[in-house]
Amino acid sequence: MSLAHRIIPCLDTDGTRVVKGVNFVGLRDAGDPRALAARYNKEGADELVVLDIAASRDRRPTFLETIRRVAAELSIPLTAGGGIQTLEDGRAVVRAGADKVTVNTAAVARPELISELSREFGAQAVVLAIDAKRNGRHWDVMVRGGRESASRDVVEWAREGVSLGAGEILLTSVDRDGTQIGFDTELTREISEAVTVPVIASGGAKLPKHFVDIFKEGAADAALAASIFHDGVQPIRALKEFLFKNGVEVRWPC
Ligand code: 0VR
Repeated sequence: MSLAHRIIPCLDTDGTRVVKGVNFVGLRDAGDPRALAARYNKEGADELVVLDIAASRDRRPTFLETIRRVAAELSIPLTAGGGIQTLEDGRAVVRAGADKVTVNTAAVARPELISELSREFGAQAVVLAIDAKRNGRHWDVMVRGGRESASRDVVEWAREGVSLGAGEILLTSVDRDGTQIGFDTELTREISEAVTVPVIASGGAKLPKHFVDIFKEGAADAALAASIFHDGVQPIRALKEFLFKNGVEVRWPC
């Protein structure tokens, strides 16, 4: 028996705007965070992720304000991350209205951060974000916005992160990000089979068939997308109806 598969839009933000690129570069303006959050909430999204991809100390107040504005529009869970380096950073995004905190680069540098957050908020509120780039038959862990290899294998890091208290994995394929050629189902299946916690697939989504593939072949528990939702290419309600009619357990009608 599995939980219903979740459809999760992602707001990648730079300052007060949502941005979107391809393979993590060439960022273009993709809209206002609050307007997009209200639309996705209305359209039947199961959760929302907001990521500060330009994370920097002096821009932190702007990001916290964005979380407050986005959270005010939602009746679904909100995950926030981007530049979270300490337990106090995690407390700040939760105080601003996030239900879950996601960590990436800082957790690779100091894995104990995962345990600190998990002890404070519970494992269900700690999402380990892993950006993966294919390297032959394996995948490397990428950090600092997909720009730097951590010289670590993704499967081993996912297992370590769960053992330290991560309650969910947000697995983004850097190769597929923004390409709209489909999720990396091989990568996602490897991680889904390696850990006992839910895996959110991310990167490359476009067609409803991509979502069927990632749930059936990739064994993902949830799917995150940005480009196709921001560009209005794929209404969420129609996507969930397609999945329901193709035998995928989703929360529908929504
Ligand atoms: P789509 O392929 O457009 O659905 O993108 C899904 C996912 O890859 C993005 O929402 C986002 O997680 C990519 N992440 C980062 C980034 C993009 C640009 C710069 C930095 C980052 O650090 O995660």
